[in-house]
Order: sequence, then structure tokens, then C-alpha cells
Amino acid sequence: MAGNTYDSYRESVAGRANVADTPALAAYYQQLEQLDAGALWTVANKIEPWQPKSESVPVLWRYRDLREHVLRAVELVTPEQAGRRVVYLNNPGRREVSAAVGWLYSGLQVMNPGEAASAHSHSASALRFIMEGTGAYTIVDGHKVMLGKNDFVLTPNGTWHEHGVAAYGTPCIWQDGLDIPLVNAMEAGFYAVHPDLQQAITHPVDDLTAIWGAKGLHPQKGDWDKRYSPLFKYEWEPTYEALTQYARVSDGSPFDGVLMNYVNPVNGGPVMPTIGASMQLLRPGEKTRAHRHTGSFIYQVAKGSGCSIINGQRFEWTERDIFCVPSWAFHEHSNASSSDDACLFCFSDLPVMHSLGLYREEALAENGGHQVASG
Ligand code: GTQ
Repeated sequence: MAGNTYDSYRESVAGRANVADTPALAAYYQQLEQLDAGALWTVANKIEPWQPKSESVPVLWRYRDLREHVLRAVELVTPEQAGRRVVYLNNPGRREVSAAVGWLYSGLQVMNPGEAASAHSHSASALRFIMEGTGAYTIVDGHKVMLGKNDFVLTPNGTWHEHGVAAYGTPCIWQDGLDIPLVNAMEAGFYAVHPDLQQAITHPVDDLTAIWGAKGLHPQKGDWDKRYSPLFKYEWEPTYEALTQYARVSDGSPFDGVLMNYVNPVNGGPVMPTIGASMQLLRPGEKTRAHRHTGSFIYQVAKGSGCSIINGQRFEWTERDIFCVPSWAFHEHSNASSSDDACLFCFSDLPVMHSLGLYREEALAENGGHQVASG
């Protein structure tokens, strides 16, 4: 995009590396390389760009393309064989780290009624967003959580967790979101299988929703000192109800429409230290303005259809499709051609950006705040 010519112009300004190759320098670089060292000016402009240069590309994963392949995995491997029966989303710019975008992983997991995967724990933080099927459950540290379509569930890092589908249910597909690439980049990843393979359920089913799930109310004996939300499950109905109530009285943001963050009810902060999530509603006819910010974002269309323009590329999406917005990519969403509202679930590494002081945001100034789209 326009940035490229601007960048190459700026790369020649004072204060930026600009050293022509000579035979003497080439020999010098070789000598340094043999000492496991290098001259900074050969890499400076690359490792300190003027602004973020994401290796990730915007991608739309269409559910109608992926679904049959996800279901085929049921015939091909058992959960016992595979550990997790998952088709993961592989960004063409991030294949080496198995990321869907930036440092975030995502995959589609499928389970048949009566199946369960063994309990495990890892350093990566995880979430699940239920796409289809009935009878799905997750057990997190002895708390059993029953899950329905568009429910969002946390399995924070370090917790024992396992997933399954009750025998009375139907085949279930859900989206997994984890910070595996980030944890690996930090070289901090541990993984353990539960000694009993299956956890004991040590609390009443859905107890944490009963304790922490009431809007505007806080339990008197609500002591919780973990670094993640005690509300492991965020159900679809109250989420959609909250959005429609909000939309009734507010225009929301020109860039995001009516957006609500899933929060930790103890402190109003993000649900986990490294991954945050939101649900946004785009009203019929709504068209947001383009902006960009740091952070990597994975969207799933929870309801409706519409389109997004990401770094100048147009993506038409419909219910259950997944798409990503790389860091510092301009993006805008449109529900302009529908008579119903559209809802986008999104998870991101925004909590990392905020807690490390790396968050930046910029509105598109040109062209009335809209990108010129191709594709
Ligand atoms: O269920 O915790 O898609 O550990 C990838 C790695 C899901 C999980 C994935 C995992 C999980």
C-alpha cells in the first residue's frame, strides 16, 4: 500500500542506516558472522521499522469450505489417537509458528456424542467458541461447564481442562483460540497430562456462572485472587441481550459499532492476562470507519453476514466464517446490505499490548475514513 514508497523515502533520511556494500565491508561482515556477531546497520532498518510490519496476511476462512474437512477428521482419527481432533488455521505468513495471525493460534475442534478428550494443562491460555452441536461440555479445575451455540468458555493457563460431548448430544464443532505461538516465542511452554486422565467434578455443574454471572451484582463471599476471570463461561443469550440493549440507547463507536468486551467480573479487566475477547453488533445498514491499531485479531461471525475491508482487501463473510486482522492493518466492517443485525465474536492479544504499553491506534484520515477496496 501507500506506506511502501513513504517508507523507502524515510529509510534514506538521516539517522537511518544507509551503508553501501564494498568488498572490505563484505569481508568484515563475514568475519563478524564467524564470531556469531553482526553489524547493526545491516539489520537496523529491518528490526526497527518505523511502524509495525506484520508478517501475517488478512485471511478469511469460510466455514462452508472447512466444515466437511473438520467432520472427516472424525472418520480418520479418534480423540485418543489425535490428542485433540483439530483442524488448525494456518496464516500463509505465519506457517513456521502455526499461527492464525500474529502470535495467536486457532483451530476447529470436532467431537462426537459420547467422546471425551483427556484432561491436560498447559502454559498457553485457551478459549473456545461453540459453533454447532448440542451437549458439549468443558471441565476446568473440577468445574463442569455446559456449552451451547455461541457460548464462549475460558480454559486459562495452568488449569486442568478437558472437553467432551454428552452421549445425548449431537456432533459438536467449536473454535479453539490459544496463545501457543506467543508462549513459544517467550520460550515458556509446558504441557502436562492429568495423572488420572479424567478429572473429578468437584463443584456443582455451572457453579461459577451461578456465582459470578449476574449483571451488576457481586457475591458477598466473592473471593477470587487468580489472574483470570472466575466466570469461565459467557453465554450467548445474555451477551446478545446486552448488545441489543446497548444499541437501543447508543450509537457505539464509529470504528467498531456496538461493541462489548467480555470482562473479568472481579476487576472489569480482560478475561485472561494474554487474551481478551469481545462481541460486537453491526446494525442493519451500518458501515464502520477504518482504523488500525496494534494487536492481532481473530473474528468469528456469530450472527448474520456482511463484509470487512482489511488493508484494502474486501472479504465477504457469513455466519460461522472466521477472519483475521493483523496488527496495524486498517480495517472496517459493513453490514450495509442486510436487513438484520450482524454479530462478530473476536479474540485478540490486546491485553498484552495494553499491559506492555504497546497499544497504539490511528484512524484513516483520507477518503472520508474509508479504504479503497479490491478483491
Ligand atoms: O484443547 O487445550 O486446538 O492444547 C490446540 C491445543 C486445543 C486444547 C487446540 C490445545 C487445545
